[in-house]
Amino acid sequence: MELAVVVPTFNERGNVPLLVEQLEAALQGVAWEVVFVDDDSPDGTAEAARELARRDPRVRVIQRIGRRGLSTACIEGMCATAAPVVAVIDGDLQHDEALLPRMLRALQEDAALDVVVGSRFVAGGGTGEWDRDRVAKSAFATRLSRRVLRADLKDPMSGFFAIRTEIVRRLAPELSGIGFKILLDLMTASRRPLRFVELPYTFRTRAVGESKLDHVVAMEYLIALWDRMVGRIVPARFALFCLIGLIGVVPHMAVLALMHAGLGVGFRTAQIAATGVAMTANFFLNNALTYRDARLKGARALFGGWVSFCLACSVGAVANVGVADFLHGVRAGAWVVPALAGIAVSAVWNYALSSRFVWGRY
Ligand SMILES: Nc1nc2c(ncn2[C@@H]2O[C@H](COP(=O)(O)OP(=O)(O)O)[C@@H](O)[C@H]2O)c(=O)[nH]1
Ligand SMILES: [Mg+2]
Repeated sequence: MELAVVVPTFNERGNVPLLVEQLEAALQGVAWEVVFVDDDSPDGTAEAARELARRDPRVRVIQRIGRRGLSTACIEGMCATAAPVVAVIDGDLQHDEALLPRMLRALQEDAALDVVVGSRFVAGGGTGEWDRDRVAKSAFATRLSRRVLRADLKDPMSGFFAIRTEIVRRLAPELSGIGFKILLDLMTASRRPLRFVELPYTFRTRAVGESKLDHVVAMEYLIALWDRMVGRIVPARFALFCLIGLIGVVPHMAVLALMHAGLGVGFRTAQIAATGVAMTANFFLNNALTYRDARLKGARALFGGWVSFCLACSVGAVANVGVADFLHGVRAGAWVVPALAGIAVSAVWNYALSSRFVWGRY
């Protein structure tokens, strides 16, 4: 086995047989296998791949249940092969599989080389039929990542590359797995700068299926950058949880203003209603963003999650008052520090409890 091709897929049923055909044509004379890593696509992508795998043992499938995420899919696929070199390629035929043999050869011929990147931004490469908007966004993200990376990689956002499998295995414990830019994750995780070359290719337009990354791209990207820069001190997930908690102040104050100031409802009743609305808003925002990879779906799961979230937050509120009250008693007259300490304690508490009991993460 010389080469494993890892293909992350989500709803790519129509593309799977086409890609295997293209790999077959491109990799004549190479000993290869392809590993599809599918996040339980509703369109039956995994089954389509298994159908091929029954006839062709070079085709393998990992079907992940209850998980989403392009980066973690790539990591798991790369760690699941015995091949010495592994390439990652999109399942939607937008990358140029004809480059694979040259990527493999480059790594085989030069033992000092670690990574070969399929690049849209070196001479001979291109972004195909992208509109101006997408080109501009991509250029901005590319500049930002090059700053984080501190290497002269022209296309650090590339999702198409080949790397020595042992390097991936060595770096795997350090990878953040957040977002979609696995190459950037690998290159920034390595203490020793990885040696790379870039080979040009032109990004193709998608013929079958639709892009999943358009909507979440910007947020995932910022989270990944945060994680690389300060993630060791403040985990990205906790930061997002706190940010959403802060955002909860807006619906809280709006309901309070409407009910108490506007409609003349008693303060305590209005405050209780406002807290309920804020908790509900926080629950849905956290479900959509902070825990997007373990998102609760369906009326029952959502209702159960909402109840446990409210319970967790109520305990947090008691802890908040307890801590603040205690500190207030320690130094008579002090109220700012005790209040902030109470908020900090309840934030950590709510986060720990809800991630364990609402979204089932350990
Ligand atoms: N396993 C897995 N694959 C994904 C996920 N999101 C996207 N993909 C796959 O990653 C590749 C690139 O995604 P795509 O939506 O085409 O991104 P775009 O080319 O930037 O628009 C495709 O093969 C997708 O099927 C995911 O959450 N899990
Ligand atoms: Mg695509």
